[in-house]
Amino acid sequence: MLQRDMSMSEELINAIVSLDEKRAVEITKRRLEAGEDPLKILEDLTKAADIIGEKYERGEFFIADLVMAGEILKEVSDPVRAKLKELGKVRSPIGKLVIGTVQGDIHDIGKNIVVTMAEAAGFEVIDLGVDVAPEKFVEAIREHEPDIVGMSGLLTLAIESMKKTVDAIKAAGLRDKVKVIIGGGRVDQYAKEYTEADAWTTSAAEGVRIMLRWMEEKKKR
Ligand code: B12
Repeated sequence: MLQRDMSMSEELINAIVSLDEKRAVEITKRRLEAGEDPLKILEDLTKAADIIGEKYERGEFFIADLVMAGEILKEVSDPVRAKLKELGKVRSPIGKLVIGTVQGDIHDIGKNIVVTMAEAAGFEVIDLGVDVAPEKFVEAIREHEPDIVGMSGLLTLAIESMKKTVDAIKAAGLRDKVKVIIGGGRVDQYAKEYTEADAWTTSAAEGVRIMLRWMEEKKKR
């Protein structure tokens, strides 16, 4: 069984990395129909995206390949996200998350994975999309009163946008109402301190674990 699972994972990763959209969609459909855990399929998508990123950094892939890879990742993750939502329906929301990719940045594959995993964990998620201005985050906090604000960013300049967003939240007098978590390829401990976020991560799974812990702590208060 384990052997079979591993080969299905490898097959999917290979199909995505070789930009074979049709095959990637087919394998995903087969795995979902076989009742496989959607979270496992998402893990494979993350692995494939990492390999694609490395290829781009080594000059083996160009922008056109990235765009294609982005489309395939979206095409494949949509039915997986739908399945997760279906499975998550039974739970009542355990907390509310407002999330977006910060101003100046349009990378959203990682953010969308976080959205899916947070929804699967029982969060109600308000996704503001990409290139989200600080004022939009502030408006969304006023409107939705979330427990947590998540900011995603993959460009170096995203760190500055994250800082501006936290500053805007502070200026609006809302900073003590929400926990702030930042994520994406360029964030680290330094970025956390600079932006004055409460947590940072480069993993959707770890991010969701941190958010669940915050909800537990809030319940105890
Ligand atoms: C795919 C891709 C694109 C696609 C994006 C498609 C899309 N819809 O997102 C396209 C082609 C559009 C693109 C465009 C550009 N890109 Co680009 N892109 C990438 C690439 C290869 C992969 C990104 C990705 O999807 N990774 C996979 C996901 C799953 O990983 P992730 O986002 O990190 O997310 C994970 C975690 O970080 C975490 N996470 C993410 N967000 C959050 C948020 C929270 C709250 C939490 C808890 C967790 C969390 O969860 C995820 C799963 O575990 C990276 C290379 C890389 N290694 O990152 C370059 C990269 C980010 N791009 C880069 C550049 C330069 C650009 C462009 C400027 C190129 C150009 N000249 O036009 C433009 C920027 C446009 C803009 N204004 O944003 C650079 C950035 C360099 C820098 N230091 O600023 C990189 C690093 C490539 C490189 N090495 O040069 N890109």
